[in-house]
Amino acid sequence: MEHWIDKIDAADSLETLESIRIALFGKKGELAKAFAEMKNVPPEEKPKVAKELNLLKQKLMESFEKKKAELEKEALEEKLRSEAIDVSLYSPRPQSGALHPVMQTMDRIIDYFSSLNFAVEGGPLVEDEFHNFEALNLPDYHPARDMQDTFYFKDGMLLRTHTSPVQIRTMMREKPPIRMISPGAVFRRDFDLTHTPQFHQVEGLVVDEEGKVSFANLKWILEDFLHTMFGDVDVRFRPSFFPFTEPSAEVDISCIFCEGKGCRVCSQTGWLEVLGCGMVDPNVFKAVGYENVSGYAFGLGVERFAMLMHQIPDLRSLFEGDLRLLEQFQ
Ligand code: 2NL
Repeated sequence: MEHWIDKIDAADSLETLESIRIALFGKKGELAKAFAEMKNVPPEEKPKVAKELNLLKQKLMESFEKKKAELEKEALEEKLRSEAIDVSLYSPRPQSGALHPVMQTMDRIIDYFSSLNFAVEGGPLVEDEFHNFEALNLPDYHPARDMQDTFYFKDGMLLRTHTSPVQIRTMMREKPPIRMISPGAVFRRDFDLTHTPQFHQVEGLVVDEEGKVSFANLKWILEDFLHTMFGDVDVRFRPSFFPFTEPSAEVDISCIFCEGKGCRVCSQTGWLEVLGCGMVDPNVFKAVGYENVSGYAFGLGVERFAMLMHQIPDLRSLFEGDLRLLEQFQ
């Protein structure tokens, strides 16, 4: 039976070793047979033969366990080798989405005014004529109320053409002081190279006791805001007109493309118009039932801001959903 030790030593796989185990240690294996032969051994020799047999069994089991441990260690090492992961291997990045540049721009605008304690208010997209026009000093003969410019529903409701109705609702719900912005989608019947029927605005409104809010305050905050958004640009205020503010102004920054020298983007003027603003018209305060107050208001188009801040030349590229544009805003 000694040759089994050589067989065990020669085993080159766990499978071979397992077949040896069955043939040697199994119920009908060689050892079992040898022990069964004990009944034919004369009684006086039994102790000696049994002792030898037990010793042999022990030797065989030791060899077996030693070989088994060896082969298992080899198998584990082979498994670790074959399953090793090379973390330095190149793998293509999964495609991921990003916040649309218009919304990123809106968030930056909101962050600026939030940091100055302006409340961020929202309101319905479907409005009535009072909140969208009447209360804003746009009487019913005003051309802005024309079917040509506004999306009307059959029942006289409409899609808001600016976010001003949110300020009207806020003023009617709360009492001064008011310090708010209203960011959101607005709608106009306009569709060409530089206009889309839906776009986004951020409007701002500050109202307090008469005399507490001045055009100087408005000028300071818009200059600080534009420097935060566009860096070291020149800012100028031009007299203008809006039905809901008096006096009114439009705000320009020095052209960020040619630094004011004159180029195609600024039509050789050196200036880019970015904002409208003014002191709230007394007729607006009358409409919401406010007395003895003063206030300033302003409004801007977010798409225009996004295009200027990121030097996007064509408005349409913001709405085509082309991943090559969106990938640049991750
Ligand atoms: C522009 C100009 C502006 C306002 C919006 C406003 C709202 C209320 C009262 C007074 Cl409730 N004014 N909003 C004022 C001046 C200008 O927007 O060019 N927007 C894109």
